[in-house]
Amino acid sequence: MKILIAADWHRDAHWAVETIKAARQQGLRHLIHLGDLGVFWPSDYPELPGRTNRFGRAYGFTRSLSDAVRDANMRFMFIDGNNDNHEFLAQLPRRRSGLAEMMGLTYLPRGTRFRLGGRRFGALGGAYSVDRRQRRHHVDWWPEEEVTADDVRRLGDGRLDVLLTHEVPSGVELPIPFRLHPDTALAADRSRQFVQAAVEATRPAQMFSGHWHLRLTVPVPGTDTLLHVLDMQRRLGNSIVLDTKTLSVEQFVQMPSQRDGQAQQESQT
Ligand SMILES: [Mn+2]
Repeated sequence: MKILIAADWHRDAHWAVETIKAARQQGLRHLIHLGDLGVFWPSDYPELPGRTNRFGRAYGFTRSLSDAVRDANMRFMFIDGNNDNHEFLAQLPRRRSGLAEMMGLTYLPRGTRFRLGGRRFGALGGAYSVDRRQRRHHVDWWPEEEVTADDVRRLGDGRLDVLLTHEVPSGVELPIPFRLHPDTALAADRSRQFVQAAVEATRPAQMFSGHWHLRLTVPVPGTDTLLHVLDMQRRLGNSIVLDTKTLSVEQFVQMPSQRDGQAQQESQT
């Protein structure tokens, strides 16, 4: 089985729909998103102002994504990042497997384990928002964003084949082109250390994460795990294909068709 893995779409409906269409055209039936998807956002529920913890009819990005997944007849799974509606995700009804489903989209809560293509997968979303001062609670920020010791404990220490996280483990040095305030770096590092602990406990062959808006493939120091950090939407390194048969990865080439290119131009003018 081949699975498309992508990260950090930030409520970009055009990119989401194009990626899903391209994946389906290339015969892919499964997509896993690594967080900062921005689904179930309060502004997608205009009929429930201020009631972000209630279910209702969704519009906007959530509706576009849900419709695209249904039209492509694909399975869409996602973990949470930092910029996600954690309050909403936390009260989604869970199945016995621990997974939650809403509008045809499957949420993988932190610490969830599941099997796909005969492989053992683990999910551990969450991260610290380095720009949290510019964000507002219940509008575009939720305090439950950070990875916790409980999340790591829930994931357990049984061996995994594939670990899915939003944050990058602390052992990996990030080539970021900006300097974080020391307090911010320290705060971000709390989540990064929990992710590092999870890699060391579950010893996956392959690991995928996002969050830092850069593309990198490196071994995780102190482990036998190979980490693939994916870039944000509308960039070349936004997604990658995992073959569960061989546990190897390959490039995903997303070529927008000419007609789609025209449609995009029209919608922007
Ligand atoms: Mn992020």
